[in-house]
Amino acid sequence: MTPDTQRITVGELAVRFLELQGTRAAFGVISIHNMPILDAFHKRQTIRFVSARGEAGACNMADAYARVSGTLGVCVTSTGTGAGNAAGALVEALTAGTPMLHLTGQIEAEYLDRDLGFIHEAPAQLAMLQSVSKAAFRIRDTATALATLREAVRIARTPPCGPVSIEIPIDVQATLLDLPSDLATVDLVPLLAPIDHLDVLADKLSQAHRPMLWLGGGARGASAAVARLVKLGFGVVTSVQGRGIVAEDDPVTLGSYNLQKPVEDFYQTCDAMLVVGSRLRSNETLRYKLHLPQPLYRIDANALAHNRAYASDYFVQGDASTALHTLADRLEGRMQIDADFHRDLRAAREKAGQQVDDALGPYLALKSALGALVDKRCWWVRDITLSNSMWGNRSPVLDNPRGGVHALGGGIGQGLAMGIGAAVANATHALDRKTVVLAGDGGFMLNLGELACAVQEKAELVVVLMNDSCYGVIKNIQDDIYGSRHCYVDLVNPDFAALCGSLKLPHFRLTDPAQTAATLEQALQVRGGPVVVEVDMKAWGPFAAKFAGPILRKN
Ligand SMILES: Cc1ncc(C[n+]2csc(CCOP(=O)(O)OP(=O)(O)O)c2C)c(N)n1
Repeated sequence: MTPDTQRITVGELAVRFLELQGTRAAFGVISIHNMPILDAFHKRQTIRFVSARGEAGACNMADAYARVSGTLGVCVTSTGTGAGNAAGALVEALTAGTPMLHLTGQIEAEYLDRDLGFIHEAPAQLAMLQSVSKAAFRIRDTATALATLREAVRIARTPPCGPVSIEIPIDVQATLLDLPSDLATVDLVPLLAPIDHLDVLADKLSQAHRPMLWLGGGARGASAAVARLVKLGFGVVTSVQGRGIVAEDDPVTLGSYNLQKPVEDFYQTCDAMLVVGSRLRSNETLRYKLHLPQPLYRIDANALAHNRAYASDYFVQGDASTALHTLADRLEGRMQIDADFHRDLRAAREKAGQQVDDALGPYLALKSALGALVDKRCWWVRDITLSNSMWGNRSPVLDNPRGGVHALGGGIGQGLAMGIGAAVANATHALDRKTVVLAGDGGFMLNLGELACAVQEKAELVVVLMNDSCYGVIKNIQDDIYGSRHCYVDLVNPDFAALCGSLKLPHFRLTDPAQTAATLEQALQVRGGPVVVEVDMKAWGPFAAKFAGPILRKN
């Protein structure tokens, strides 16, 4: 050590390193086993630290923060139960491909892995984290701390992205080291598709007169390249995770109306589909039985996507944006698009939209009023609830690939915390959109503690709370296949008005569909914190059609 070298803890090293990655907010719960890290957040005041009420919520917040801001999400938990509490939310981040760093504590290195009954030790914590994260590491000493942080972030941000966990024994967190001179941003090298493969793909696509692009979450960074292909005549459809790559009111796109019968019929008139960065997930393809256009080509960062779920007539591995730009270069002036193609696409979109609307009954008023108020102007965050499955996955209009945040893995209870993460991203990155959360009462109650966090953090979000006093989706499934034997689905709820009152946050109860627009307008004007709009579904009555889980096709 030279006399003027600054000495910092490993905890502070982690914080200083994160500052350089563009992260402006981190989320977690303080504990003996992470205090050197949190103390550094506090001392440096460069990254806003949000104290969640639980590690599950913290991890959901970091996930949504990353999805909305486009920067690395950061979540800090405690050892053992704390890290375990984050596991479900890590599964969601892994499913959604969110670049995240999860830092967690561990007991003192000296006692670790020795089965000494040491308080707070979680045997096989690393193995648990390895199975719910893209990768998991342990920092064993000061010498390897920076290299481990760098490698974790590189892996997290390399497509297919995902959360990476690092456990740091508490004594290692507190150990001093010289401030490294080589703290720097982690630069990523895009995985370039082989040019000769793109040439072959371009030749194949040039034969098509009615070509479609199916865009998944892996194409969210490819809007500019997609726009070039759209200009050449390609039609577009997206997965739910790919929403907003093309503005959903653009007449060239079906939006995420990707599996309705009129759309499937339309697919049969198309003569090529290029799937980009999508897993063609079960619930968006009638469990892989949806008849997609043929031939089916695929571009994916993951080599293992080839022939997964659907056979690929040609597969190219590579980064979506650069691959699509190269394809656009190759196809310039070569496409001969059928004159009726876009008219037919719009007709299919129209019919699919009508089909969705016809199922809503009184709730069409909510979909329409919300759309009129927030189309192209919000972060649209959804929990798993009937309303999301029936319309929220396709509406309101999103015009930003980061605009939609939903529980892709299907776990209830994550929407509220995700809403806080989105609102914090909006505030810390000056994004100027409103955060709107759609949740059912069952999902909302699961992580209710985070409502207090939202108030404390002054997170500006409007929660649209669909209160039917039950697990509606499950009840419908019981009607469908369990002889209407309703069990374990009826819920006792708090008086939400009183609950919100106790936290001093505005609450509106919507009992009459006719009041929807006026009430939402008022709620959207609230500044400085969260607001709850409770939709009294008993008063509104049932949907026109029943949703009983993802639509399947068995043959
Ligand atoms: C973490 C988790 N636990 C359980 C389930 C099973 N599940 C799916 S939907 C649902 C009901 C959700 O109820 P609510 O939030 O009130 O919405 P509703 O179905 O009434 O619209 C449940 C329990 C799940 N998907 N995720």
